[in-house]
Amino acid sequence: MADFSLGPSQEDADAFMREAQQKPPVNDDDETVAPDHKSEGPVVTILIGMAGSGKTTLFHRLHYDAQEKGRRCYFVNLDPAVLEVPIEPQIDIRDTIDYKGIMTEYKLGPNGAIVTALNLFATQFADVMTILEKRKNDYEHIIVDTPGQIEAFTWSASGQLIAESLASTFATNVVYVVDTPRTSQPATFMSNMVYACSILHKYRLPLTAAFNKCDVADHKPMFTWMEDFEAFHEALDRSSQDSPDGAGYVTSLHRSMSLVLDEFYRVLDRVAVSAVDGSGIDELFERMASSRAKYDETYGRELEQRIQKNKAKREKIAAEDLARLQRDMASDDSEIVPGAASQAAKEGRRLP
Ligand SMILES: Nc1nc2c(ncn2[C@@H]2O[C@H](COP(=O)(O)OP(=O)(O)OP(=O)(O)O)[C@@H](O)[C@H]2O)c(=O)[nH]1
Ligand SMILES: [Mg+2]
Repeated sequence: MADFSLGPSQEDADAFMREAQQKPPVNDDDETVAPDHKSEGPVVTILIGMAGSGKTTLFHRLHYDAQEKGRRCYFVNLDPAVLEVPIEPQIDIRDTIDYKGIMTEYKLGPNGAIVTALNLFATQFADVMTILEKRKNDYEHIIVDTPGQIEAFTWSASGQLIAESLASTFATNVVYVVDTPRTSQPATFMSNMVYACSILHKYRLPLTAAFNKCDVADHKPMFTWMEDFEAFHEALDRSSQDSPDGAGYVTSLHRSMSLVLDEFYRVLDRVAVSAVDGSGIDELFERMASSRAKYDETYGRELEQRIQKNKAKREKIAAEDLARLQRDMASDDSEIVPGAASQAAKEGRRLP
């Protein structure tokens, strides 16, 4: 007769099942209430923005400011195509990936090579995460520069994988860098905001719009447009009068979109900065640090919820397997009394 004295008893299985059933229901549609999430370690800031908006210059400025003011920051460059990074980032994709070599080896154009470089780097990102986790008590901020071709990072699987790896370990936020002088027209402003909105929806991470180059352009009209859609409509009317086509389909589209984006503007943090003269950088650092609370409330809570759901699913499956095993064991040999082994053990008896 098989010896089941070390195996789980029916009693154990029943208790396990009872416990699993008492847990909140788990299926993908259910909203289980997750416990509060409390992130620790540095805040990760991913700089994203249209080509030429000033991400790398801002990256440099943040580094300079960190050194000046003793902020403990760790810098990561994820742009394989940048010719010169004005600082020496602690982690640089160019140290392991040869962008030009990829272009010749795979006969790719510049954008394809950036995506391929990111794909290759994504395969090593677990090592990067190990390094970051080891150093997590040494830094308050991890700042990440991304490639100029915005879609290469935001819409590629590797960009997503990298962002998710960071966000599932650290409080992560996105700083969307806006080229203020190139956004001063209502139409370009609208396109840029639609893009920022799509990034918010894609990553679901706290997002701050950093209106850069404020040394050469005034950000205030744009901030007013975000607070008052009528002011934006007036600006649209003025610009459509100036345009040879007059008010047309595009103007009315922008008008309707501004109403849709009104909700987005309410949750969008904004700050005016200049990577060149350093204005607004203190405020940007404050926004980056305070994004932790938002991260904990939103992404962190969802993460906790997913972890809890998976754990509950695994426990339920284990309980069902255990119960099945017990049933099989009981039907194999009628002499075996399920639970007898553990009962005997509790009473200090040996099974005959
Ligand atoms: N006046 C002014 N110029 C800026 C500022 N920030 C960046 N620039 C200029 O904008 C240009 C583009 O800056 P980058 O930092 O290379 O922009 P980027 O977004 O990293 O560019 P890509 O990585 O190629 O997309 C450069 O000529 C910078 O000198 C700023 O705050 N003020
Ligand atoms: Mg750059």
